[in-house]
Amino acid sequence: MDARLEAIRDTVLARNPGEGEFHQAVTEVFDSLGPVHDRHPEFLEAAILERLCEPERQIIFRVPWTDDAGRVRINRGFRVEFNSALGPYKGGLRFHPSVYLGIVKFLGFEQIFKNALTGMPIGGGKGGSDFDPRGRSDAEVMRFCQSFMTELYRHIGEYTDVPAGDIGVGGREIGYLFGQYKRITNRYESGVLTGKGISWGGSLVRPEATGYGTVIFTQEMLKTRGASFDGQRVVVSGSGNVAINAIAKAQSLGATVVACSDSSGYIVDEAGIDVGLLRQIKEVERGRLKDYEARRSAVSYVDGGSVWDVNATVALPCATQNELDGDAAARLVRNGLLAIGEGANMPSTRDAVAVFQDARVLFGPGKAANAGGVATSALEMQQNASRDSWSFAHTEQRLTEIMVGIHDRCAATADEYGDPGNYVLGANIGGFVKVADAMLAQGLI
Ligand code: NDP
Ligand code: 2IT
Repeated sequence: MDARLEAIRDTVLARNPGEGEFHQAVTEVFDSLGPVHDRHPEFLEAAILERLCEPERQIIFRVPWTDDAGRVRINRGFRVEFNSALGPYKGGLRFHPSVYLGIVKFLGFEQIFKNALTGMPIGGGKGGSDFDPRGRSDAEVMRFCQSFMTELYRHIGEYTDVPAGDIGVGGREIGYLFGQYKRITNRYESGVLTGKGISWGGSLVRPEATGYGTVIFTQEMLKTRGASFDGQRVVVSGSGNVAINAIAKAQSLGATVVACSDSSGYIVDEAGIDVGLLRQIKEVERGRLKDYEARRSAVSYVDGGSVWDVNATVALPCATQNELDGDAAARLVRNGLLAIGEGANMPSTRDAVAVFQDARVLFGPGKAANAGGVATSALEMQQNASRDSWSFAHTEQRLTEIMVGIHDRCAATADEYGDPGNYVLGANIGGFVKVADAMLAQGLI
């Protein structure tokens, strides 16, 4: 890392103790930005990096609710409004027991650059709670969401901060959150949340967008080597919103997706995963992946273990951060991996990224490859602002153009900075320069 940037990075780490994931995300971005500061000393003079690493506002609040047995439960809620240089804060809410400030800040920090890459007018933010929705009834989830929004509502708005989903937050949760916002504010403010239901202000393609976008981005990378998804053997991690839609899109392009996972284990289905059955189990029944094994022939379920033990030519990590380490990366490379597209945020450890880059495997970092979700959220905001709703085909076409555009800008930026094919460099520099220019123009705020 450039020595000037390393000093700033060390200060950021010292100011934010115990936030390992945030440290990792900052370090990974700073690693790419030395050459930009040679060309733009004005960014250093204006302390752009120091300002970028300090969120504009951080909110932490108590979320009290009662479970079905009438017992009082307390969770912690977060919203980190990181940067509004390009637009209102925009980013998802994550409900998972592992959520703490360091995770929310890593996600919010990544979101700044991701949102800049989309070319849409959205700043960066993220939020969530350590609430665990797993095993909770609909009524419990509703009461939790209502309590969460009873504090959050005063901090958000269509021109201020626009949350959406992430792990543990899908259409059901967005519905309860929107209902409570409307009730408290007495405003039908469609643009305050994205990922809404289609009959009440949502956008077609938003549920599919992250997974589809990841596959579209990866397809563009494959094209640079004269390849495509057709005939690829694909392994996907996770079996949630992003994973399921990545599987569907990859198979529609002629790939065979042979494995996917949840936090308990993974399935191998050499015939290609039956997406209809997977959706039924995960989305309709809210069941576990192991239920898939009994309902389809010639499937094996491996309890525990790593889905990255399964050979693949294309890998799509779509579960969570740091789920793919250096050893798993080395194994995938040894077994003939051609490309990896990150549907999740920061799923590859720094060691894993180094292994992929050394082996010249096509590597699409999350902030570029999974930007289709938030980009389609911005399309939902556009539709809300104009009180319009677009067809599936039109919205998917817009998503495709945005993903191809992100791919091409990352590739062109990597070329410009003398490291062709380095999508990490291209994404970090491309996103950063856009935000830095806007921050300079807007003065010291
Ligand atoms: P879901 O809650 O729909 O699914 C999450 C999946 O990942 C589940 O299969 C879950 O398994 C698994 N998982 C979650 N946490 C862990 C963990 N600690 N260890 C192992 N497996 C885990 O979330 P999404 O599909 O929406 O999100 C997946 C990833 O994509 C996240 O990194 C998210 O930040 C990222 N992302 C999501 C976007 C969106 O639009 N939803 C947009 C861009 C990125 P289990 O059920 O067992 O917990
Ligand atoms: O990580 C992400 O980009 C998301 N979870 C989607 C955010 C959004 O506002 O749609």
